[in-house]
Amino acid sequence: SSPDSDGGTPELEKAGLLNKTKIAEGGRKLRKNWSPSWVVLVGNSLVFFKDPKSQTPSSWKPGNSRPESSVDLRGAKLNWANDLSSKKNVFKLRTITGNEFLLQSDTDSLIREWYNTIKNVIDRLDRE
Ligand code: I3S
Repeated sequence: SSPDSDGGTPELEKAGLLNKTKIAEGGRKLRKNWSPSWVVLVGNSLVFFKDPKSQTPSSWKPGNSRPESSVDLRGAKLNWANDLSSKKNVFKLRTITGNEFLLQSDTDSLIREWYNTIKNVIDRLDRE
């Protein structure tokens, strides 16, 4: 059975540091603003936290580990998008609501792992 078939806590699939920028909100284009983000893939969602390195120890209280934002992967689209940036290893995630994010890492193996893992979740949700 799937990890969450009993309706319990969804399984953490992956977590790590990526560069992130949002480029559209509800289909409306936004100005790029790249910044490091702690990205967590859990259940059907990609959850973004502030870069832990940019935080002071005192900001690491439990109450401060609130996510900045989170993305529902159901119906989302994932595409390599090296044409959308001068950076290498960029992919674009577009949600069903028309929010678009670019995610990037200088480490080839790392970005490929993220791409494949997110793609697998999207494909699994498409088959449900
Ligand atoms: O696609 P763009 O507009 O060339 O993206 C670059 C800009 O957003 C730039 O900021 P300014 O708004 O100050 O021009 C960023 O610093 C760059 O990182 C963006 O391009 P890359 O190629 O890094 O995605």
